Formats: sequence, C-alpha cells, structure tokens
Amino acid sequence: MREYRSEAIRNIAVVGHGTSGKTTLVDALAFVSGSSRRHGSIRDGNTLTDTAPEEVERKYSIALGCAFAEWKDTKINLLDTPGFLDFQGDAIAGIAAADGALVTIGSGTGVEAGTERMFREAIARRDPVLFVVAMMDKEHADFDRAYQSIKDRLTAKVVPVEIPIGAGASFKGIINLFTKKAHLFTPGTKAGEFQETDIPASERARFERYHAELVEAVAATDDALLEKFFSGEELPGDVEMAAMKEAMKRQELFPLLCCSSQLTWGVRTVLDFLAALMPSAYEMEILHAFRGAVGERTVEVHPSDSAPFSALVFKTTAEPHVGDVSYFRTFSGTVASGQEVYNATRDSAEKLTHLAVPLGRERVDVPRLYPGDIGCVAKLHNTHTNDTISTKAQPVRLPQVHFPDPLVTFAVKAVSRTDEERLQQGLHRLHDEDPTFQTHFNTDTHETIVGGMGERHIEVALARLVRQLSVKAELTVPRVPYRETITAKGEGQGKHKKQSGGRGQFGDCWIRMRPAPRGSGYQYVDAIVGGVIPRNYIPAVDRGIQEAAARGVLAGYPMVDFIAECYDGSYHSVDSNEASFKMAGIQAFKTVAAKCRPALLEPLEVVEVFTPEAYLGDVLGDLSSRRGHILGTEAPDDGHFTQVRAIVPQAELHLYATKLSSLTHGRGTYAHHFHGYEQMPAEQAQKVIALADKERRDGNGA
Ligand SMILES: Nc1nc2c(ncn2[C@@H]2O[C@H](COP(=O)(O)OP(=O)(O)OP(=O)(O)O)[C@@H](O)[C@H]2O)c(=O)[nH]1
Ligand SMILES: [Mg+2]
Repeated sequence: MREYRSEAIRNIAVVGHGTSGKTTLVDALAFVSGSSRRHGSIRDGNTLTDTAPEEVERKYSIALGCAFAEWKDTKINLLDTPGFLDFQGDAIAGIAAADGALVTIGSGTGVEAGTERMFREAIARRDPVLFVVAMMDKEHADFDRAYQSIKDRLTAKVVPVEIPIGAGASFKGIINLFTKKAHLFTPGTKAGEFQETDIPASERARFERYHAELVEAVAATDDALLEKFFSGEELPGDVEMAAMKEAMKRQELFPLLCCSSQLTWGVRTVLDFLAALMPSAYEMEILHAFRGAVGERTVEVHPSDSAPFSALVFKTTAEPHVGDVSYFRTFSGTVASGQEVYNATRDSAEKLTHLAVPLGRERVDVPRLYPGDIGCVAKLHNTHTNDTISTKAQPVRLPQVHFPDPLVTFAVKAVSRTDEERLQQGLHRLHDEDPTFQTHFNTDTHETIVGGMGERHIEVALARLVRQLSVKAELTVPRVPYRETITAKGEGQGKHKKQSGGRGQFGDCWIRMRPAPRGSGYQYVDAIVGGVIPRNYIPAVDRGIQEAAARGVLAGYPMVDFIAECYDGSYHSVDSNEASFKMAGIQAFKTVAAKCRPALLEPLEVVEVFTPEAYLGDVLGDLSSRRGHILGTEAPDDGHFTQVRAIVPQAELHLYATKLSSLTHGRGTYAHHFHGYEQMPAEQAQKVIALADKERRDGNGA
C-alpha cells in the first residue's frame, strides 16, 4: 500500500443511533473505493468491522472497528462505532481519535436518542460533522422527513448537498447540488457505478429549491460571498465547496448526504464529499491546538513530520492467536516499523514490530506512518488504552479519552467455585479491552462488583467470558453496604470471667458510648485513672470494641460514628490477660450499643439527570418513588434538556439507567456520585433488619 502524508489523511468517526447503517456504510465505503475486496453485509455476518462472534451473532456492533478507504489520493480512515449506548465507550473513543464525525441517520427513523447523543459529543469536541441519510432504498425511506428531524432536534445549520431521486423501492439516483448533475443507478451495480446525466425534468423544481437553500446557506458564512450572492453573481462550485469546508470547521454548517450502502448507490459521492469537506489531520491542528505534558510541563504537539513522535492508544483488543492489539492515533512525528518507542504513561520501553494499519480484522503492514494516521501493532508489553507512546527523548503524554463512569452494577461470581480465579482474570481482561466495563472487590460487602453502561453491556461481557474462557458467571443485585450507628448515649459493663481448672481468665471494663458526627467513624477514649485497669490491657478493650462494632448489633453491618470511652474496670493479678480484656470489650460494646438506640445508615448518591422537558414530570415522579430528594431542576440554554439534581438512596438505584431510558425513550442520561451516609427511615430499616435476621437463621448471613 502507498504512503499517505498528513495532508492526504482524513480521520472520520462514523457514529449514530443503533442500527442506523454505520457498519454497512463503512463496509461499502471501503469496498467501493477498492480498499476492501469484498462487499459484506450484516445478514451474512461478513462486514469489515463487525468481526467478533458476539457482533456477528447479535447483528449489531459492540466494539470500535477500524478500516480505511483509499479514494483519489486520499486515505479516509473510518472508525465504525457501536450505536447502542451500552457500548458508547467505544463511540467516545472513536470520536476522540478522529478529526470529524459522520453521523448516520436511519432513512425511516430520522434522528433518534443515539444520534442526538453522539452529535453532541462531536460538537463538544469541536469537530466538523457531516450527516448521511443511510438506507435510502429501505421501505419507508423519507429523506425530507429525516432532514426535518435533524433541523428539529439537532441543528438548524444542516443543509443538503445532495438529494435523492426516489426513495425505498423506487430509489434510483442522487442529485449533487454542487455539480448540478444527477447520478442514476441501475440494478446490478456492483460498486456504486453510475450514469451521470443532467437533472431530469421531473426533479427540476426540487433541485431548484434545494440548490437555492444551499447557495444561500454557504453565502451566509462569509461576508464576501454574501455580497456576491446579493448582487446575483453565481459562485463556482469549488469556491462554494471551499467555503463550506471552512464553515464546517467552525461548526457553522453541517452538510447532509444520502445513499444506500447495501446497493452501493451514492457511496462514491459520499467518498468524494468526505475527501473534500473533512479536514486533514494537519488542518485540525489549528482547531484543536493539541497539547500534551512532559512531566509537569505543557508542550505543544504539532502534526509535522519532523516533530518528535507521539500517539495515543485509543483501543486495545485481544485477538485470538495474536494477543493484544493496540490501536493508536499518531499526533506528531513519523514512526517506522520496528522502531523503539517509549510509553510515557507507564514509563516503559516498547518496540513497534510489524507496524500496520487496520482494515477490519486484517492488519496491513506499512513501513512508516505520518502524523495524523491511525495504526495498530500487536504484542506491546505494557501498553493500555489511553497510554501515550512517544520517544524517550520527548516523553510526552497526550490528553486521554474521557470514558464515562458505569451506570449499572451487579455482583458477580463464578457458577463453579473452581472458576473463581479465571473469572477474576477474565473480568480484568474485559476492562483492558473496554474501559467502561469496570470491576472491583467491595470489601464492605465481600462481593466482586462489575459495572457497565447498561444491562446489555454486562450481558455481552459475560457471554464473552463463556466463549473465551469457558467461565460461567452469575449476576446478583449488589448488596447495599449499610452501616449502623447509635443515636443516644449509654454506658455499661463488659465482664469476662472463666474458671475452668488451671489458670483462669478475667477481664472487666465499663464503657460509655455516645454518637459522633456523620463520617467521623470511630474514636476510643481512654479515661482510666488510678490503674483500675493496667495500662497494657486498655488497648485490648479498644480492639474488642472494634471487632464487635464491625459486626454491628442490628443487622450485621459495621457500626460507625460513635465514641467509646473506657472509664472503669477491674483486674485479677493472676487471671487477667489481653485476650480476656478484649472479650470484656466485646461484651461491653454489645451491652451498651444495644442501649444507645442503634439505627441503620444507608449510602446516598447525588444523581444528575438530563431529560427532554417533555419527560420531566415522569422523571421527577420516578425519583420520588425511589425516595429521592429533589435538589432542583435547571433548564439549560438550548431549551432541549432539563437537568434534575437529586439525592437518592443507593438501594433504590439498581438498574435506574434502564428505567430512565424507558421513561425518556432512550434520550435521558444521568451521572451519579457518592454523597454520604444518612439514617434510614424506620420502615425501610425494619425491612433490612428482618432480611438480615432471616439470612442469619438460614445460615448464610453476610
Ligand atoms: N435496505 C437496506 N438495509 C440496510 C442498509 N444499510 C444497512 N442496512 C441494514 O440495517 C441494519 C443495521 O445496519 P448496520 O450497518 O448494522 O447498522 P449500525 O449503525 O452499524 O448498527 P449498530 O452497530 O448496532 O449501531 C442491518 O440489518 C443492515 O443490513 C441499506 O443501505 N439498505
Ligand atoms: Mg454497527
């Protein structure tokens, strides 16, 4: 394959709602350009970028897939991303690695929740965005309606640069509004070949209308052009294109295209527009002003050949028979196959053996890569997603992809006990491949917790464990790490005395307990005077209290936020020892804590929900039914989404993501973080205590 320099490289993240045609479009773009030899389909399970068995079986994308289309001296790198929000981590990584986004719109559905989400993500990254109404040949295809839905829900700055002739079964061509030519397709077209004609008379009126709209939209982006527009002067197509490209960089215009990827109709024009309108990596520097860090120092990162090499690993996959493959986007400098590089994030040396560019699951060896290109390499020793590889001389660290925090959590354990260790390894491997899949051991509840972006995310992850490691795991609702505390003062004695032949045991202490502020934990006060308990036994009382407090007195949860003061006691010169005083401490705690009106504490989360105004009532109602305390609502500037802040008990949030999604037709999102512990209402506390009692009786208490 030939070498491509920065100016000739385009990096495009293909994003959009689930099943809006991204994978099929990427396959068609690569095939029509000649870079890929086979035209795959979802039905046959042989597309370029849905290659994992889970993707083929389920017929949707789960992970980021990379491919490219070489088109008229340009190399268009295509990052096919999953549309389901359960797998949004990879879509976010794809957008971060690219310089522009292609947003697919289902021809029958228009804008959907996933479209909205990824469009906003691209906007936030200040990327140019281009829309494609995919699947124009499909039943119910309606270009105008899709166009209107973009205007209504995403941006008024969208403007068609081509329009379809016909739709659904009668889709037969497109009109390029810049060249003012029609492309007509006939059944049997293999790779988007078309017959170029003048605009058919039947389409003339539609063309005029859309053309006028385009000319005006482009002119409005530039004062000089606007002047010419008003004086009635017609602009050459290439001037219009150049103006549009500049406007796209400023997010002032968003072109709209259309095609049928399945038939390959219109795909050539999509390639033309991608090459012409999307910026090269080199041009994006001006917009993005890349910066990195060397130690504490901030440095600029230039996509010039002579700059020191730097690249960000945005994806890692585990390939059968190969091992880990790292996908990276180069930001500066050239790099050659076999070159020694340096992982500045982990302070380790690496070698880029068999430098390659990804084409689906295939890796095409290349001798060298220029700044802005996307490459991959297998078997790095100690490099993970979000690491920067650079040079020892200039060990720069690039800004990392910001992956969202998990929204749903489950407790997990291996069905067969002997698989537990392999399960743990497998879970960590899943995290290496997908940073939004997280796992940790909760020391409060003694459970392994897995977290992800949705139920489907976790379900697919477990399916992969079965396939790759033959480990079957089962999920349960995570235990809530309740705590206990006291709400009143009290005092009493703990006495441990045993006389069973030989040397006896004797420990005796008096303690006072009182509540302490929330979050203060436990404090022990030694108030013994006059040596009623010898010095060396006083810490043993403390240890006894702590040991007993860890098991609580109500429902087996650790007791916190109290002060225990040991103020009296007695000892026996022969029988007393540390163990006996510890036992006395345990008994004192049990006796006194029970008298201090113990209560249950529950963890609370601060929840921030973003919902379209239309569903606000339902969202608030649902939060209230979860014992949520609404802190406030706020309508942001664009008027589309309302933000709700609430404090909600953790116990009520299991699978909230699923509920929110169904309440808001997939459009609502939320984030949450730990707020603190508060006393639980008596009614709920009674339920938790009753359940703990039952578990204790059944013999499987925590
Ligand atoms: N008729 C028709 N069907 C299409 C076309 N493109 C895609 N499809 C079908 O639409 C469905 C979804 O296509 P995909 O390419 O998997 O869509 P996607 O956006 O990658 O979906 P996710 O990966 O789940 O986000 C599949 O059944 C495709 O065969 C098209 O141009 N015409
Ligand atoms: Mg897909």
